[in-house]
Amino acid sequence: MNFADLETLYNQPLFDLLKQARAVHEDHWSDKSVQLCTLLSIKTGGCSEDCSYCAQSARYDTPVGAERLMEREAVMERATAAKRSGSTRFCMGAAWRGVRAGTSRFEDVLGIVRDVASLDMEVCVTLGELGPEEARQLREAGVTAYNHNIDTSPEHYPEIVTTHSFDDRLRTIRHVQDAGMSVCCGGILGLGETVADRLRMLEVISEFNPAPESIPINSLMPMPGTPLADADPVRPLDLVRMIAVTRLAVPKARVRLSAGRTLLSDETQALCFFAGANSIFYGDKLLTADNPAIARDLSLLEDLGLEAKAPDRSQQPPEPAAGRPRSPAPQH
Ligand code: SAM
Ligand code: DTB
Ligand code: SF4
Repeated sequence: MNFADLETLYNQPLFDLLKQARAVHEDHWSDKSVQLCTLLSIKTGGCSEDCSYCAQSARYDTPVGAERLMEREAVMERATAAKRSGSTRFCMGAAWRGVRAGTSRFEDVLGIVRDVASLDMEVCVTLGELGPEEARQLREAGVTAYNHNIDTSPEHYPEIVTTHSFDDRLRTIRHVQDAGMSVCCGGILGLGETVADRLRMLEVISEFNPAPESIPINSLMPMPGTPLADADPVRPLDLVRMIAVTRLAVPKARVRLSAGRTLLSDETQALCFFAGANSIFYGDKLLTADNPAIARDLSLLEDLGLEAKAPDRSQQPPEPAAGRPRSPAPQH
């Protein structure tokens, strides 16, 4: 969807926007399911990159220290516990710029993926930059979706990260699509961007062909020691509007109400679900930051009459739309 259309949708009176988003949501998502995804940081801290929101960058003095890649057995324990708690998707994150085929750390990650895939959960990983070969091997090992966020608009990106480019991010996304994995791609609100930046980010994501399978909308969790430690909080109704416009722009994607839920009231979360969110991170921790407690989330879903979704391990990403070029296709 182009920027002008996104802007028109966004700037409507809130109830008009919500009404439209709800109608599109109900057309495409007839059930009341919410996808429950559990995150685990399998390699924490010490990252070479300078993403100014991230507690795991080695360039900032944050409370998060550098750790080694977790052992297979320890990851399996956490994945099994997540499954027992009702989660259907296990998302493993690593604080790396990227991975390279043939290295021992990549082989270790493939081993972890094979183990987790045997649990009949959806397996998502977010390991940074990938080439075509790494993408192929991850899919073969059993990854169902790869998370790689563009985080903000192409214009605002260089203000937030200087050690890699927006086009680097798009290239990785293209490799993931070409390997036949689902793409999970979204961003963060609260990085000092304008509403226009938020909509530009959504313009880029909504033009992916094939469309992303899921779109995480994170609110910045300000991390002590990072350049964005004192950033202004995201206004709850701005988040609701953004969720609604995301639902309208990519009707078939799971829209994930992501980082920052600890800072939201139940009522704001309810509005986000009404506006089209149908996925959350579930479990007491995100990667390094806190997430609402499991019992609290289960009681919120029950209060709202929503249900946990069943897993889909089919490894069938969305089909590309015919008559449109595959995208993203980075220029540089
Ligand atoms: N290193 C890999 C990468 O950058 O793609 C994977 C891990 S990275 C931590 C994954 C995503 O977490 C980022 O793209 C960003 O969207 C999100 N994230 C990181 N720190 C955050 C924060 N403080 N608040 C909200 N979201 C955050
Ligand atoms: C995504 O969009 N959000 C998740 C996941 N993908 C990897 C990460 C949120 C991280 C929040 C800050 C932290 O835990 O350090
Ligand atoms: Fe590293 Fe990812 Fe954090 Fe950037 S967001 S510093 S690449 S872990």
